[in-house]
Amino acid sequence: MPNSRNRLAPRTMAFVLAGGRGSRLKELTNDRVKPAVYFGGKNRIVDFALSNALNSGIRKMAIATQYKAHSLIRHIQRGWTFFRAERNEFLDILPASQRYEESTWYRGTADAVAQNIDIIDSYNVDYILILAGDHIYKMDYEVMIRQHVDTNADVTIGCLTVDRKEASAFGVMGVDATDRITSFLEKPVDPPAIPGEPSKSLASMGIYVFNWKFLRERLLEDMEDPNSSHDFGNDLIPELVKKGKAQAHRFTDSCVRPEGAEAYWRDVGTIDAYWKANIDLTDFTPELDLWDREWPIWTYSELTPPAKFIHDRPDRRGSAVSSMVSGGCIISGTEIRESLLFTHVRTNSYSSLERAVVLPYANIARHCQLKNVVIDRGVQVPEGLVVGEDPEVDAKWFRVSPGGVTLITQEMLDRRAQG
Ligand code: ADQ
Repeated sequence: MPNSRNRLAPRTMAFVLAGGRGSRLKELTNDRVKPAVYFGGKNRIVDFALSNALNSGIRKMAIATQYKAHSLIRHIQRGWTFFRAERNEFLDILPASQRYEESTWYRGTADAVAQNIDIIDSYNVDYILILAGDHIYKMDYEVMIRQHVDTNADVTIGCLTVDRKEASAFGVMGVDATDRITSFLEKPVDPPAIPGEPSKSLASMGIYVFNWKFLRERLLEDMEDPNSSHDFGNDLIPELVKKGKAQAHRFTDSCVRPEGAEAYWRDVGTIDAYWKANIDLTDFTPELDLWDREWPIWTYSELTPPAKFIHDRPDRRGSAVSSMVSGGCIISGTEIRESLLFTHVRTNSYSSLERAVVLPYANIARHCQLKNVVIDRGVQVPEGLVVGEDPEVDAKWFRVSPGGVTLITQEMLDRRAQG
């Protein structure tokens, strides 16, 4: 670890991209953009990128929003209030505001940065760290910025080793012995393997470090290019790999937090991945350590009383085993196993929950049996609902994922009630 005087994080700004749709989360992103989706009992997905930046020592941040941004903006305004302008610290929210051409929003990820060039100039930083606001992981970005400076790179790209058969969802790169990137293909149909590891590919995490002056020039060129889709993965990065010095920074070893932990990174972009990453937290020793006080995941947290467990029937005592139950919940005579309940959830007698992810303010009436479910915020689950026994019946009213997880929203329940 460099000594504090040499740290690069204070000379860096984090620019968080949070404007994409994330439509694979289906109805969970009907009203909110993916970075605003709830995760882990107290957090929203975007808290991970922002907390990593904050914990890495970065104090200048901006977040670009566009699609269904209201819930994201409210979360940031309520929760991310640590920054003090007096100390030259800030987190700016940058909604697409058609600053350059009246007919366009942010045309792509690179355009979201380009349209804010003058604002970024005013931050007076040497480096810019581009982050996606929709991934779950813990990483010390100082280590990556240090490597960027030490290798004298034009761009440094955070990367992961993934199974080759899953690599088509990513930007995939080839590297030489010094981890200089020699090729970059955005979402290739036939992803190249890592030499010597035929079943693995090196995938971009969508995280980039640039010298700001360098990126600024590339963005100005890109804005004028009629053939560009103004996207980092599709346009800027492949071009830079050909013409400049692009280095891979591996998400292993020194940058993973806590130090020595397994590299944990999840996209949670599908209902199955989202459900699993949440349920995994109820494991005896989960891979993602939310209890680690050295690298806390900050958030806006409502003031709530502690979770309460009661029963109004002597024959039905409620319990929660291998589960996480957030503040403000009232669990009345319900049996809960391997489930994660967000704030202010209510459950009632003779009901059972197994491997359920229940978002804030949901209310589960009596005699329900819910297995392998995601229940959306504020849903009023009616008495006697049984889900998770017969996928065909569930699919009639609800959304059943390829992995067999049932997503329940209020709209679906209303439709069911009307027959
Ligand atoms: P994708 O996963 O397809 O690929 P993309 O849709 O480009 O990601 O979104 C990246 C981030 O930018 C997301 O946080 C999204 O919300 C945001 N975003 C998208 N469009 C935006 C816009 N117009 N304005 C503002 N924000 C926007 C990228 C890379 C791949 C890499 C994967 C890793 O292109 O190379 O492998 O991320 O997940």
